[in-house]
Amino acid sequence: MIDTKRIRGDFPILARKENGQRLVYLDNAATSQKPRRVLDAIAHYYSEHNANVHRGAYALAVEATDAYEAARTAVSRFVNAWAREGVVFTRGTTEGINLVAGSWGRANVSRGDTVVVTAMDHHSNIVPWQILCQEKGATLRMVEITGDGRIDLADFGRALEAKPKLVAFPYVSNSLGTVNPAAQLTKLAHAAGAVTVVDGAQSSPHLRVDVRTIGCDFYAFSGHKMLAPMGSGALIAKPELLEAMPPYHGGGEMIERVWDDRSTWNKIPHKFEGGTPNVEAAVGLAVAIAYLEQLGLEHVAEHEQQLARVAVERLSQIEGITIYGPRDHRAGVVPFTYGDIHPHDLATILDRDGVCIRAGHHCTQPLMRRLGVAATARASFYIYNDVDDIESLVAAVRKAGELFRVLAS
Ligand code: 7TS
Repeated sequence: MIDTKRIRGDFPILARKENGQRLVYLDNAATSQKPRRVLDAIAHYYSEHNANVHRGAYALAVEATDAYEAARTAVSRFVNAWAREGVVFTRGTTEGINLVAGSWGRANVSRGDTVVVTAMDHHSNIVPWQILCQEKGATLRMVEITGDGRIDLADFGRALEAKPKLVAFPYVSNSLGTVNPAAQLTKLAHAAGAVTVVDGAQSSPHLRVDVRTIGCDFYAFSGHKMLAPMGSGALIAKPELLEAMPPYHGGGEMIERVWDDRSTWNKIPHKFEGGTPNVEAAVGLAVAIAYLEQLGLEHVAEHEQQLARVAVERLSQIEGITIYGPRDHRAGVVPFTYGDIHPHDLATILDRDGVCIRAGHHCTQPLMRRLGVAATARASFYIYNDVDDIESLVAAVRKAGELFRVLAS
């Protein structure tokens, strides 16, 4: 079970008071807070071991390299990667997806080909494919969603009839909370001959992910949404795909030999890690993974689903609230609108009570168009949130409603 009281004590920022009140941080889909253990690991790394990696012969450089490569092993185990060589450190999900589009995509997608994404994808799993398709003269096909916020499987099937080269979708939607049937979608896409990319930005922090069970070809996630530092993350890929792919960033570390006019490439994954990497981020990510593993991802998922259920139930009792996304099988993301109150105004008013929620299109403009709204307010939960946070949210929303009623009268 998740002991939120004990967990809260591990997060220094949660001791902060906002206008004299307890900080109620409900924007975890955007980024998570960091436990002391991760902060200490970063300070320890810089205090004791800092050097550039893979280069030096001296002890510090060996220690820094060992810490960096140990983090790769930790990530590999965390997602059950095909091999640790199939773990490429990135700045996050966005960079991981751009790497696949810029390398695999450029090498394999040609004029007349189709790439499939979904209407619930984050811009970072749409725009790289738009850029690729525009450059290549390929077609980007967006799969529709159902009225209750799921991928429309009938439309997914129709999209596959075009025999797409690549199919990309989110495991968990950041704007709806939908948990998509990733293994089933991957199987269908593979049967149509496509390579699959799973956006794991909202799954790795919140549920047990096993890329081999999903069966996808590429899986990208961000560390900063799962207790780790900003600028951490990884792309997980089948090693044989990485072997065949051209490099993404040219520069130091990714080469084997450089002549005046050409170069040969380093072994994977280093072929895709040009330049000095963010060692601090990798070290912090490994510690964050250990923290989550200790709690148990199954318990994390259960805790957040429970909070989402309570939040949906309590918010639904307020007249004028509309909640988006599936009623069941929802991750800890609850998007809503409240009558005519603009979500930005709502979020600003809630901030006065120390309640941090997100308002906007959440980098999912195609989805917002389908929902028929310009923006939503969104509460998203993590391991340190509890029912008291939801009560604070509900009380602050009610208060905002009263304020707007007075202003409108
Ligand atoms: N994919 C999904 C599903 C996301 O939720 C996000 C970030 C990304 C990709 C991009 O991740 P990044 O770490 O590379 O930026 N989502 C959000 C959000 O919902 N609010 O702020 C960022």
